[in-house]
Amino acid sequence: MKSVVALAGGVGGAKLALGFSYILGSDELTIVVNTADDDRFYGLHVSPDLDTVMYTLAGVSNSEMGWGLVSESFRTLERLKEYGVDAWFNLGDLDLATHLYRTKMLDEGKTLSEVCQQLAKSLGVEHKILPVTDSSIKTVLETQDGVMSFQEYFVKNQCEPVVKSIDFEGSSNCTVTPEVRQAVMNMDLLVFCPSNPFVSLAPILSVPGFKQLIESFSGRSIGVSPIVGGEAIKGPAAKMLKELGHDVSSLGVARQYVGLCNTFIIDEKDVALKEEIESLGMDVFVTQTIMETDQDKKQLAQYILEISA
Ligand code: FO1
Repeated sequence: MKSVVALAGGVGGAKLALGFSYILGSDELTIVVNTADDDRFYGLHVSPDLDTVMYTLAGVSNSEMGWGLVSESFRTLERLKEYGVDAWFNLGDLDLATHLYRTKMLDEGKTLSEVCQQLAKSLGVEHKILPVTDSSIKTVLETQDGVMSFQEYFVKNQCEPVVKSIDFEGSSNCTVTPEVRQAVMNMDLLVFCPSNPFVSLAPILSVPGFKQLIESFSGRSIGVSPIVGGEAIKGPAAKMLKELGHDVSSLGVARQYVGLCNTFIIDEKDVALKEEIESLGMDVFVTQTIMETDQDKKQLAQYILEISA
């Protein structure tokens, strides 16, 4: 039996996690998810990346929007706007149930891990989806337009502000959950999903003790590039690489994972970068990494399992 841990942010992470879930049993896959995008809106605790992964594995995600639920409506939000609320963060009518239930359980004293397990179980998800920490951690971006929270940057300002630096508020007081620690201690394969290295995977790695756990792991630790042909498959990863002074390429991403990944997967379009990435001390594999169909997701997951066998 394999024991795979996949580190994931939102859409890219969820797609590859879904691919793994088609192949691996519920006791063979653990998805450790970023929680630094979490925020409170309209009095409710929203966990975007956890929900994107959970909805994707449950088969109810809205693939057009890339977040939230399929067949969604926004009548409650419209009413909030009529009340004069500055409702720039869109919570759908069905999605609201998730946030209401999550907030209620958190208010009753449950941990985010317990809440997540309850929600996932209710949606019929059997694979383990774990928040990296139960403590509060918040991505804060210093931009040319001032300091802002992740969702202010991502949704309100549409990723337009030029990013100068990124901080994970609260991370020094966080601890990885016992469930995450156990999964990492027992894993025989670690996968860095094709998520944004700066705002999806870096917050996970910023939780004290997490990097050390990975550094002492002697098995395959595989990074999958979210950049193909110099462009991000989705989101602001390419823009952030540029603004933070890195190469806008899979090489620029690989450099973020030196000492953490011993293996890196790049897309066929980036085959010319293979040698330079190898010179960072990584084994480099080249394959088709863009996951449009469910077959693509399964195929990439299968490829990763094969090269790590
Ligand atoms: N993304 C948007 O671009 N606009 C939104 O209004 C929005 C609302 C939203 C509500 C719930 C949720 O779970 C995710 C939502 N997202 C929205 C996506 C979210 O900002 C991103 O998925 C992540 O934080 C980045 O991975």
